[in-house]
Amino acid sequence: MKLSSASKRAIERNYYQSCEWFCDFKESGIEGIGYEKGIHRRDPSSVIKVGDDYFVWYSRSVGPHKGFHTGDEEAKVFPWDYCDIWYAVSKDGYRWEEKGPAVVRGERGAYDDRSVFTPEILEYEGKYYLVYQVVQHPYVNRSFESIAIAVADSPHGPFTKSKEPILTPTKDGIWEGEEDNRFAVKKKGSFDSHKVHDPILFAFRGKFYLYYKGEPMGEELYMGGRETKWGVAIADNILGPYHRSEYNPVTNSGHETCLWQYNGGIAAFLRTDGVEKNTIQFAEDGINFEIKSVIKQGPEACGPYRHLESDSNPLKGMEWGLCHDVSQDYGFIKRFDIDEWQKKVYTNREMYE
Ligand code: AAL
Repeated sequence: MKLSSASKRAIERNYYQSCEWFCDFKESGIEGIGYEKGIHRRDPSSVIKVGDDYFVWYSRSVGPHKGFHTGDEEAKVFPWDYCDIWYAVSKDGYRWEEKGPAVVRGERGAYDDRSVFTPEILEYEGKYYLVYQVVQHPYVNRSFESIAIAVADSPHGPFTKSKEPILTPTKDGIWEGEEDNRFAVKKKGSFDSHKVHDPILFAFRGKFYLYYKGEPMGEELYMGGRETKWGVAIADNILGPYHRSEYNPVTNSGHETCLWQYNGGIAAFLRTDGVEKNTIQFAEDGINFEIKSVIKQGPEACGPYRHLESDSNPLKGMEWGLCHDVSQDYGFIKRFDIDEWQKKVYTNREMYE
């Protein structure tokens, strides 16, 4: 029998038997942390359930931003400048109650004195760990951005911050000139020479895997969008030290990290940037990601609900969660769900057989 490459691939990848890695998403409004003029809420963490309550953490800042080079070092440059990390709880995942700050910026002079933002949560052995981005004053174009961790005995806090960041950019590029221009470089350095962003932490294979997005000094634009890739840093102890994998970067695309555990490995949804944007990928070892499906543009900056039992199908860990919408003057948080029809496709295969 003659088989084209496409047919061979479809058989090899089981396209005709199962489409369990494929889905569409739908988005809906939520109460409590939805749009509010004057307040940015964005970059929600994964959602976890503690007792009867769902919990989410997110970046929150007040008022408009002015951009760089205003001549005023104190001026807010981005929606995620002058953020604190806040949290909210919900019984049903739709009506949220904003509870207040979980981690706030440090005192002037501290490594996190300008902004703390883009958090993720890990519940591990009865403690709650937040990992998040930090920036130090003044916030300029060439500012390096790092990742810190904070720990609490309860999801309500109080959270104790790490004394120092747990991951900093490699800073192994060389700037060109003195002007505050992040695109002007003599040498770009590693994929994460300028910024380490969007941390997300897992207990995996007896160690701790901290995934993050890297941006290089002298970042360029490619056909697929911005030059962002994901790396992973691994530690024996949850508070560090974290060491970058020698295989970094572990993706060649993707913006805000979105990952979940499945079947002894790590699944990832890549969006926004890079040639492999809008794909779902899987790495049994957490390092070597393979494309499993291509999807229509999905929700932005997803924080999926972390099902405790997520091995029943690959997308269980992405069934619903929160995401952000930055299409208006103030960013806000929304809910996403795998679309009902697609849910039927991957749970009720019989109807197509
Ligand atoms: C996001 C994330 C990080 C960036 C900024 C705020 O969506 O990738 O958090 O720093 O944009």
